[in-house]
Amino acid sequence: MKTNETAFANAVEWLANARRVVVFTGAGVSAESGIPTFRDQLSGFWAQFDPAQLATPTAFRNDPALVWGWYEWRRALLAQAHPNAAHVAIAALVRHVPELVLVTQNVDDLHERAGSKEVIHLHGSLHMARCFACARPHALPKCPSPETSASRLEPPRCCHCNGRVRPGVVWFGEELPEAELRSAFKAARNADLLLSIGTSGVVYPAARIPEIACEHGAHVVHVNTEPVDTAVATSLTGRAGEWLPRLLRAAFGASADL
Ligand code: BV8
Ligand code: ZN
Repeated sequence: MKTNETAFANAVEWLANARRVVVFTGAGVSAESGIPTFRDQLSGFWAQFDPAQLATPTAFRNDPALVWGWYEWRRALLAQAHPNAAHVAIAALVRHVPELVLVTQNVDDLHERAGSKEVIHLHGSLHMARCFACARPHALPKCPSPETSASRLEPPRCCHCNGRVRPGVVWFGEELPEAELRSAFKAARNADLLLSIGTSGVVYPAARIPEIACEHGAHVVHVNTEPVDTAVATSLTGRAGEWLPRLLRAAFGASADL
């Protein structure tokens, strides 16, 4: 694995000369905005739960109020969060490279709130909801009710069939949206540079995206607070909110306008 200095110099050169860039993000890109990652110990009431056990259709069937309360707690957290320097740098990148495709595993809207216009959400959004029974979309109230901080909450009922409303996210064991996944795979095949930001790379098929880019000859740079040990990619160990602005300023100079 290359050291940070060598890795950084390579990443700067690749970014300054890249034509088709894919930015692939995970929960780590939102960590500095105060959004817990899947590997963080959840706080308070939720510390006793494993996210992967809550983010499933079975968990919702067994205890809809627990799962709905968890998502509403996350939505309330998101309502109080702000995009961080990594989201802002990623949004600025579109002004410096001929082609940029942003793919996220995250269900928050911090990329959009930082100014990114086209975001491929592979796992849905906290701001979407639909009926668990008939799949009819359900409009969520603007901001979750304050008492959703840490409690079970009965999900709303569908106005069409009275079924329970579920979050508009992709749960474990559920298929990803086909069009989004196809676009992400196509962008990865065509990329000359893929920046993988804040992801543990354990969840498939999303985790295939950096692999596909590498298999098709792209440079792949991982930015992660944990060293990402890979023989075929480059790793910048540290916070996304620190590395991304540095990377853009080094590659594009004062015009990075961050
Ligand atoms: C599928 C939305 C076909 C919900 C998410 C058995 C049965 C069924 C399926 C499977 C099975 N075995 C395996 C599978 C496939 C499964 C899977 O991959 N499981 C894993 C756990 C092994 N995948 C699926 O089920 C997918 N669907 O395969 O359908 C199918 C259908 C039926 C049967 C078989 C196959 C659906 C997966 C989507 C699940 N939904 N999210 C919600 O958000 O609640 S996944 C969720 O977890 C996230 O979206 C994300 O994808 C993943 C978490 O990963 P990360 O984003 O990387 O976050 P994580 O916390 O892990 O890591 C954060 C990283 O950031 C860390 O490395 C950390 O060091 C770093 N970091 C922290 N701070 C910073 C930082 N880096 C930089 N700066 C910082 N400041
Ligand atoms: Zn319904």
